[in-house]
Amino acid sequence: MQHRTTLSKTGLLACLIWLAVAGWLPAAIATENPVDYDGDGVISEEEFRNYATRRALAADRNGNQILDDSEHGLANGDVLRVDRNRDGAIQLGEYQAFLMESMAAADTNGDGRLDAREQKAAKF
Ligand SMILES: [Ca+2]
Ligand SMILES: [Ca+2]
Ligand SMILES: [Ca+2]
Repeated sequence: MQHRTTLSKTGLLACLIWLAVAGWLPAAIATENPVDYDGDGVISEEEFRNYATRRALAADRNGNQILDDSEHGLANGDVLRVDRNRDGAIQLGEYQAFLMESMAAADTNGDGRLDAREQKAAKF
C-alpha cells in the first residue's frame, strides 16, 4: 500500500513536470483557442489580427521577412493567390492578409467578429 502511494505521487510529479516542460512552452500555440486571447468566446478582428501577426512571425523561422516554401506550407495554387505583388515571394504582410481573408470568410454574418457558431463552422 505504502509502495503504491509513493508510485502514484511519483507519477503525479512526473505528470506535472511533463506538463511544465512539454505543455507550458508551446502553450501560446497549443491552447484550446489561441486566437481568442481574452477568452470571452468571441474572436474580435483585433484578436485575429494579432493571431495573424504571430502566425506570420512564427512561420518566418530564418527571420528574413519572407516566407519560403518550407515556411508557409501553402499549396502552389495558394502561393499564386497570396503573392499579391507577384514578386514570387510571400512577404509577412501578404501572409497576414491571407489569414485575415480566412477570418472574413468565416464571419458569415459580417459583424467583424467570430462568435462560437462561426468558429465551430470554420474549425477555429
Ligand atoms: Ca475574444
Ligand atoms: Ca523566411
Ligand atoms: Ca510577394
